[in-house]
Amino acid sequence: MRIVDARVIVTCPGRNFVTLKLVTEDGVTGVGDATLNGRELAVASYLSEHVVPLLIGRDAARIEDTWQYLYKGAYWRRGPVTMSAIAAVDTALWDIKGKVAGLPVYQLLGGRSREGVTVYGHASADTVDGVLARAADFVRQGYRAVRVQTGVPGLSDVYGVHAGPGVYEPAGAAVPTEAVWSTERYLDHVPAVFARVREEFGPHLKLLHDVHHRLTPIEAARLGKSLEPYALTWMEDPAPAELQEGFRLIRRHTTTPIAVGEVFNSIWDCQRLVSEQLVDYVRATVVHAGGITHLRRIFDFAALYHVRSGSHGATDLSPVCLAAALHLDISIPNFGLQEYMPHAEVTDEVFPHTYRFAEGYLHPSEEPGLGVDIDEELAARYPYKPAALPVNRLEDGTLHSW
Ligand code: EZ4
Ligand code: CO
Repeated sequence: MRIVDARVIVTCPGRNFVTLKLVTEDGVTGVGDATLNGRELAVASYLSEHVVPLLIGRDAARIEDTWQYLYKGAYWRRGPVTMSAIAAVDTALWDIKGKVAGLPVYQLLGGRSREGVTVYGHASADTVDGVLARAADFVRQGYRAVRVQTGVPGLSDVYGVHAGPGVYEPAGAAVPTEAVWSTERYLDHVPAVFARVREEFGPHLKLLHDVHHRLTPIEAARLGKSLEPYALTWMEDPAPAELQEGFRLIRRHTTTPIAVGEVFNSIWDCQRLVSEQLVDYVRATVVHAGGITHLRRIFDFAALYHVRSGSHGATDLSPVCLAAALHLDISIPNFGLQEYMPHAEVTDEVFPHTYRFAEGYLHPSEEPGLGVDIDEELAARYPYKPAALPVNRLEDGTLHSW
């Protein structure tokens, strides 16, 4: 079953997405997400210039061989652009295999390991009262897990805080906006927020918090210790993870669980974090970590060390990525949590899908393949708009991690 066409579709229904659509000689189609927030056209060009010509005429049934061909065959390994491009091909091939077999992809991955995929919602507001109200909304909708982010007194623009109604979207102006950060103000504020939230919701609601790479390991250790009374499910990206052994310092001081990985693109990004049990959850995604094939390899490796999945699921990952993530989430033995932010209505129109939310769980599609598609005609009505992620500086102007 040869691949006869491969289309790279760039569209902006509410935000930018890059999608690969493969077509076989029998007319079976498969889709893969290739969106890399703020760097979309780099992946689109990598696909169009370097990958599409290699796909035409290849056997669509050979998923693993195609993965190895694109990874080893490029000579240049890893990196978010390359791995997102490989991911898109891999995801589309799994979609095709499911359609050919007449089975949802999770059945090809071994079938169900659970009844539903537990997701967490984002409760964010400038004030603690605001966040309590948002979290109560999620609880009313049946969510069992909530990520809590608030404003910090003295800082005007803090990561993860929803500015107004509508979908949270950090990417905006073509040239990055700049925010000011103070670790001192942040560390002083956060424990009191969680004291209020835990008091309000009792011990059973799973609470999470995203530090977004802003602390050093010893600062993160202090935060983790100060949050221990509130029994978080995880603190996310407490420090940048390029220095994997740096997490030993955090681990030595706190039992607050740690989740890392939304910027990972390969198993090598977490090899030491996992094998030394320095983290509890790996948050890598289908789109940025080499597709279903490679992400499953990461999660299988993690399972050996009691590390669970916690896949990133922000709205800059398209419904194609979310659909694929759910097939993995439902099938792997070491699933932890899945992040979920509903997409804008216009995004859902461009990417029709049959996964669904009910009572705090997402359920993967039961259709053959991934159960998601892209409406190419509608997509063409939303041309690409340059949009960059913000930049973060300390109060003295020093560039800091955003
Ligand atoms: O900043 O997806 O946990 N979620 C996050 C996200 C990321 C964006 C970057 O594109 O940290 O909001
Ligand atoms: Co995050």
